[in-house]
Amino acid sequence: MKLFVSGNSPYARRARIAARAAGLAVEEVDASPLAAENHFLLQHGPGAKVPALETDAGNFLCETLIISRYLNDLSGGKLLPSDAVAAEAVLELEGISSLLMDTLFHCSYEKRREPSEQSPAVIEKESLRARRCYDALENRLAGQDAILNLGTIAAIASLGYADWRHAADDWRKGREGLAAWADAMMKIPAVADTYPVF
Ligand SMILES: N[C@@H](CCC(=O)N[C@@H](CS)C(=O)NCC(=O)O)C(=O)O
Repeated sequence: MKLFVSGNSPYARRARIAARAAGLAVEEVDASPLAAENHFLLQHGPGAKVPALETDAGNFLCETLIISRYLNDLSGGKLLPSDAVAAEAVLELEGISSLLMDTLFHCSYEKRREPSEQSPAVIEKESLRARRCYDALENRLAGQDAILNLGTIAAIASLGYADWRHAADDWRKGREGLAAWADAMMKIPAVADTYPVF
């Protein structure tokens, strides 16, 4: 299998951590620069985004949630608890963390537009949503063990992206439980090795 990634992509980071946690043989292929005209990923599908996964059967999967679920299934379920109710809690966390990643990504994109093209209303709305997500993660992850599953992978990748692109959010402030959990997660090699470089 080939996993197409780019250096600091928080979405690709989730698939990279998931592949390692699932113990699967996945070759990472650097697809940057993503802005290249006629990008080679367009040969495989319309999106040309990372992550993307070429399966051993030659199918080409896009979208982080789908790739993560596929890797989980292929590993025989290593990234979700076998208990159905516990699995629901992991999916709940994955959903909130995905929401946070989309929110931060959208907000960062907006902030990097020409000042005359930026929408302060969009930035304000997304910033408030991000704050609600940080609080929800503090509620769910403070005091929890540092383990890898679909939910915790999405959470730690979103927080790493916040460190890089939204340092001013200072998400650790007032969320000491979440900060301690994230510090413990950073001791896991798959998490530490994929932290964004900035
Ligand atoms: N909804 C997609 C988002 C992935 C995404 O936006 N990836 C960015 C890199 S962080 C990308 O490939 N951007 C290239 C582009 O916009 O052309 C997912 O969940 O995988």
